[in-house]
Amino acid sequence: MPKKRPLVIVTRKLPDSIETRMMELFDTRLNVDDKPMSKAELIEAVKVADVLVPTVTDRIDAAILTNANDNFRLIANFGTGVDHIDTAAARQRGVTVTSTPGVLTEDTADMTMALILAVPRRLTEGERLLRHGDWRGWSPTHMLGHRIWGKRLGIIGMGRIGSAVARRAKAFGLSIHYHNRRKVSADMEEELEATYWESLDQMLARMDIISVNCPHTPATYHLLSARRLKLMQPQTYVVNTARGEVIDENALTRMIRNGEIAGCGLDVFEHEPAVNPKLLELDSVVLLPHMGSATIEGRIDMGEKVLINIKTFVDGHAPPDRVLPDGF
Ligand code: 8YV
Repeated sequence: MPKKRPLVIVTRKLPDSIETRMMELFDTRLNVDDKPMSKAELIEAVKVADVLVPTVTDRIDAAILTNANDNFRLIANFGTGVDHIDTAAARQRGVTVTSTPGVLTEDTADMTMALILAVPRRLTEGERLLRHGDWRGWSPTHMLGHRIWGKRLGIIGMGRIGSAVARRAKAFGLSIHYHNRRKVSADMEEELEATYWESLDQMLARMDIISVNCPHTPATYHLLSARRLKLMQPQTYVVNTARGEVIDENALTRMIRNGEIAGCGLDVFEHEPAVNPKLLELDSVVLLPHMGSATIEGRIDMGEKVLINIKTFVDGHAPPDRVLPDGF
């Protein structure tokens, strides 16, 4: 008798080629309407699925996992960050979690660099002005921003994405500084001419631009707290393409409004998709709807990784992108 194919439930619409392959390989339930699933729908899904393919928009917490059926063994996340999944609760139930690292590094670093350029050079502010028909012609003192070249960039989190940002930034004449749990290799420091700051507080006080590139974990929640934001100088810009929860968004908004921080470029928010309405009133901010890795190529590569993780797992092998819960 042929072996029963595993039931894979995918929570959001994925690229067509990925969905086609998924259906060839597994008994697959897709979400062709792409409507985010409610908590009740996620519970119903884990009651019957063998494998769940969630995204950043699905909160897979312990309450959902307690409803999982005995054959539910794999959460194959479509995305690198897994802060929306209770990985400890999954481990306790013997459920493996995988992610899609590596394939969105360059795209996310490009978007980070785009924000590093866009905010000090007032890119979207200028475009808004022109589109609104408010451009009265060139003037020597119109729309002056700040020079990028020669400034100091402080990167928080020098992993794959942080170092890809550093490579780009170096080419734009920024000097590279970073704070990380540990120093990167001497070779990488030399290549990037990067300066390590063991003390985040001290780095924050001395930078022109800060880029957040660390994951959101219990240890990095509000890492840029009101206290730390106050350490920065009024000419400093903040860019975040990692997770909104790493910054106290209310404090950041308040301080930009008060002129204590120069501006920010945010691709991620603390309560996505909600955005603090006071942020929307500010000119010196560039706000994007979580598009850091949104390229067609990137989404297909992410889907391929999900397929490989599921296939190797159901074939009885260790999936390549297994995530270990914090502390392991
Ligand atoms: C993804 C991301 O688009 O992979 C991540 O961690 O933040 C995004 O770039 C999203 O998470 C997909 O689930």
